[in-house]
Amino acid sequence: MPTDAIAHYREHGYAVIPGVFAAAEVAELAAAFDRIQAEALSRGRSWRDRNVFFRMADDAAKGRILRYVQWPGWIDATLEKVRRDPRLFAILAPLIGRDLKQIINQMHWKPPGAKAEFGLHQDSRSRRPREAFRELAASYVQTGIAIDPHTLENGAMVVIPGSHRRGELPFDSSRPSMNVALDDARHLASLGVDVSQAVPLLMNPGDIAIWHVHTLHGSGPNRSAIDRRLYINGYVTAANCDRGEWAFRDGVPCPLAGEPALVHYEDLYTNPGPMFVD
Ligand SMILES: O=C(O)CCC(=O)C(=O)O
Repeated sequence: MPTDAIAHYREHGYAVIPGVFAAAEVAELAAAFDRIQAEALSRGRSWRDRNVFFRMADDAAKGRILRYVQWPGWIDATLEKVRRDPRLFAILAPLIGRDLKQIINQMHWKPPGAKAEFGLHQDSRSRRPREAFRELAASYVQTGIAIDPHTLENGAMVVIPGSHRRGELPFDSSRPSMNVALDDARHLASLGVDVSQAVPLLMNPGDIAIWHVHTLHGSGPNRSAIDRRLYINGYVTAANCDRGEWAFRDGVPCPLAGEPALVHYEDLYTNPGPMFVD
């Protein structure tokens, strides 16, 4: 990774690395997103098979949409290969080392006109049970590959620069981050967060954003005529996490294989599905 991006990440809690994936590779990713969306829409309802989870939602503006998919890498070869791409390793290794597990593998999709918002939050809130996710500040990096242009109009992610240095904020744990308006500042003001400081992560297809586990981030509605798709993969120093799938062992990519590992779905062994979940 360019050293200026490392410095930017350390200083501001995020960075954008331009042009990591070529146009032809992005087209393959877009085709993979399309395949999975078609499968999700054909089922029509949220659906789980072990860690693979299709989250349908009734969007306030758009009606029923595929909001996100967890662990699509298990069911799509293109997405599986990209999650362990050496270019991702080159970005991650200077920050969190050479032995890396993966704890997030997610497609996020805001179709044209959808609200599909994420209120400002820190990813640390989702790293539970906490005893399984150690040394949060030094061990976790989230990455997002832009499939489409990410602009102000189509709901690019926004971050509050430097917020990672505040550590974990005492958020109201009952406040969800999904479907909370990005500009809902009520709770944040009491935490001393000035939402006017937020900056958008403007990206071209093939760019990668990285952000810290304590960086405040969210995203607004898609007011444009194009999709806003983001392929999110989150990694952790293996020694500091009991959960997750191996992604790189001493830098060597590890394909997903065998039985899925326990990550965030606590009922993996007792209620694996396949099943509709709403
Ligand atoms: O897709 C987005 O805009 C938001 C993603 C996000 O907030 C997250 O994955 O934690």
